[in-house]
Amino acid sequence: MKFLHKYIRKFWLPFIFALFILMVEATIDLLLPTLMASMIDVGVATRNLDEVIKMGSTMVLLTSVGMVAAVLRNFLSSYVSQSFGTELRLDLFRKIQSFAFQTIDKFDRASLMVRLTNDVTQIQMFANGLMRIFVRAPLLCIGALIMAVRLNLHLSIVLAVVVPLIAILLILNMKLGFPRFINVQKAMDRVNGVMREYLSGVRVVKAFNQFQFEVNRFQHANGNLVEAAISSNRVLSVFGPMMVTVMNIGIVAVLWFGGYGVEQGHIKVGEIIAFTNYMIQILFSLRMISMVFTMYVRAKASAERINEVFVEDSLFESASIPSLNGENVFHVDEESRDEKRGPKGSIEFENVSFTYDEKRGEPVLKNITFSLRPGETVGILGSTGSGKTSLANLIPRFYDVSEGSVKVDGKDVRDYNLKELRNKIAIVPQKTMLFTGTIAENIRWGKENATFEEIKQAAMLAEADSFISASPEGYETKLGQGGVNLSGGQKQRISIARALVKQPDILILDDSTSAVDMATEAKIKASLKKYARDLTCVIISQRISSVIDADFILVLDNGKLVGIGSHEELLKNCQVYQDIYRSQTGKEVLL
Ligand code: M5T
Ligand code: MG
Repeated sequence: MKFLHKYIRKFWLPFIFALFILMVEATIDLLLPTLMASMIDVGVATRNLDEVIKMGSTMVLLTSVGMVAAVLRNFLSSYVSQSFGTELRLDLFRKIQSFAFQTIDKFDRASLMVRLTNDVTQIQMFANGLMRIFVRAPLLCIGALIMAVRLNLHLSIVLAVVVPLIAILLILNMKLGFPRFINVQKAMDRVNGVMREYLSGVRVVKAFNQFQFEVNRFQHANGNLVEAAISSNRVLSVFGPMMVTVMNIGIVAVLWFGGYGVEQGHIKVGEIIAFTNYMIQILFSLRMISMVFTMYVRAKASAERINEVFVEDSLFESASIPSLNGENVFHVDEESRDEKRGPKGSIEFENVSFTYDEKRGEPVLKNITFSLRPGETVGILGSTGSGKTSLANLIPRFYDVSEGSVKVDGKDVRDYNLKELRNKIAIVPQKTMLFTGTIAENIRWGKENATFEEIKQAAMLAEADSFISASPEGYETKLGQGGVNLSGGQKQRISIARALVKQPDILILDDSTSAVDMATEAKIKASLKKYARDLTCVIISQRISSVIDADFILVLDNGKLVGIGSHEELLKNCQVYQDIYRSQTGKEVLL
């Protein structure tokens, strides 16, 4: 997986160093039982205190070296795995930011979340595990075998039986365990998914009294998880004790043969103790190895999922996304701002057709052609689902056209640097998005370095100042996630203020006053008119009253442009417009 190369290049040195320390630790682990054997057999058995002290202090010394090494290695491994995880997460985040909307639509949003959090953690844990046990376990296993054989060839016959048996059990354990582990992972994902969906729609669930339905859904997902977990734990709970039992029988055999040998006088007590110690080390390291394998399987699945994100094409270079150490932090390019003063902001649609999903036949927009001069205001009217939002999405290039071209200031949007293009345009989306933070911070999103005066000015234009100033904390009022503590109309007005503070050339209002009453809407439009003499405006609405005084109106019906002209012209010669007019005013069109 190519994305890992970068991190390998970056962290190989501390990684290798950690592996080196691991080798030192393993060597110490291997020496200790032998030292102990000699302490017992030479020192204790012959009551030679000097030998006991000599061996004892060597052991203490070695253990202390081992301790220092372990501390150092732990520092290293947590440093490497944490920095690796942090960087990977940031890189992944940047990559996702660089995606075109098409790509984001393709991934399920929840699955992107899991990739950013859980999947990164899995790989991080594996990296950490590698640096703690990777070399140590095989080294310890082979080393302990060699030391044991060297210690006593006769007793090693027991090992020749026990070790292959345990190895077989381990392999069986992995064979049966891995698929079950993967099932647990999948079931966990589903529980998360159900929970996330429930929480985001909790109001609707309550309003429709769908508790039982949701509980059943959750129970189902949860039940699957339990089954998967039990099944995987069963494997663990059978094989774990089995391995320990085999090893214990082996130890009993060693003690039995050994005891016999001691009686005969050709084996020493210390040897037996050291030997059993090595056996335990072998068992321990084999189980470690199986653990690393489990981690490996999980990390591999996660790495594959992350890789899927990295191999997607980026729509634009993400250089403008703030990096960890603060370089590249967003700033508004003052120069380009000044240079774009003057009447700019023309929009041209030439024979534009568009579909969200190439495979799903029927395009959402068909052969749309119109042009808008700088400073003009266009209204876009059409029933719900007629393609208004889709049309607006093409201007800041949220999506690419399927056919034809969209030009801003005479240049195809595909030829722009995206940052430059989007600097010209402010959009008030149909679905208001506010973020956790104060009202002032939310408005400042439009322009990083906006002064308080600019913010207040924008809020005044959007008719938001009155209600903001009326609240006790004013502009410092904290908003919950998504602005939960505001009404729909208040949210819309803050969202408009955020767009205005950007001082764009083109302003797109997508049904942005739908939740505001008629009187307030009229006020917003009046102040916009005053303020925005050379601002190009695209006003999307379902209400004729919102677009009636635009320079001209586009009428969309099922993705087709069925009328273009002023209110009066359309009343005369556009059937769809007449129908909408009749339904909204109750008046017949008098010709
Ligand atoms: C037009 C489809 C939608 C509809 C058609 C935004 C969006 C729309 N669609 C998608 O497949 N994916 C999307 O992300 O496009 O939809 P619209 O442009 O949103 O219509 P509208 O803005 O005129 O409607 P409304 O209700 O906002 O007034 O078929 O399935
Ligand atoms: Mg819409």
